[in-house]
Amino acid sequence: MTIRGFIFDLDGVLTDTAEYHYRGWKRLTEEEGIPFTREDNEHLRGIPRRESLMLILKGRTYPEGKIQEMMERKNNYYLEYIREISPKDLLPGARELLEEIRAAGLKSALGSASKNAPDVIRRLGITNLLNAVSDGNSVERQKPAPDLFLHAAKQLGLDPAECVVAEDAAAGIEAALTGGFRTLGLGPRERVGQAELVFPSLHGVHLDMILSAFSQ
Ligand code: B16
Ligand code: MG
Repeated sequence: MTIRGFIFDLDGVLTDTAEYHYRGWKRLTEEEGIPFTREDNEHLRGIPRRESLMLILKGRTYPEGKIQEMMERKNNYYLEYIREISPKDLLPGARELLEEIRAAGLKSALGSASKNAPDVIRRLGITNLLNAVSDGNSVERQKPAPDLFLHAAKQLGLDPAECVVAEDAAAGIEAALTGGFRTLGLGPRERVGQAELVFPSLHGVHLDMILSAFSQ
C-alpha cells in the first residue's frame, strides 16, 4: 500500500525529553531515598508515568494516595524543566523531515505516551507541522497496545498500512507492528531491531529514502 502518512513518537524521536524525565524522577527518588540511575531511566523510554513509577519502586508498596502524590510531584518537576524547551531542542533532521512530508502532500501526526506532549510540541514550534496529535490522554491502553497509533491514524483518516510509525522504544515498535503499521526504528538495533527499517536517528534521513525503502 502507498504511504500517505507518518506518526511520530515524541521523546527520543523528535526531541530528547528523556533527560528532563530523568531529572524529575531523580529529584523525586532522592527525596524518597529510593535508588535510581540513568541506566534505570533508559528502561522508562515510552513507558507511561504510572508504569514508570511502578518500575522505579521495584515492588515497594505505598498507599494509592502516596503514589498519586509522587506522580504529581515528579510531573511538577518535569513541567519546571521543560520550560527551557525551545525550537533548538528539536533533534537533528526532525524539522526537515516534517517539512518534506508536508511539501509532498502527505500527513503527519504525533503518537506520544506523554500527557505533556501538546505543551512540548508547542515549545518546539512544530504544532503547525502536525495534522493530528494523539497523546497520553487520548487512549486508555498505552504502548505496547496499538491503541495510541490507531487513534492517530483515525484522526488522519488513513489505514494503518498507509502510515509509517517512527519510534525509539521497543514497546512502540511492538505497538506499531501489532496495529498493522509500517515501522521506522530509530536507535540501536538491540532496541528497535524489530522495525522494518532502522536508522540511528532522523539525522540525514529524508522522505525519499523512507518511501523508496517501503516501496520495495
Ligand atoms: P508524561 P514518548 C514518553 O514519551 C516518555 O518516553 C516516558 O519516559 C514518559 O514516562 C511517558 O512519555 C509519559 O510522559 O509523564 O509526560 O505523561 O516516548 O511516548 O513520546
Ligand atoms: Mg519515545
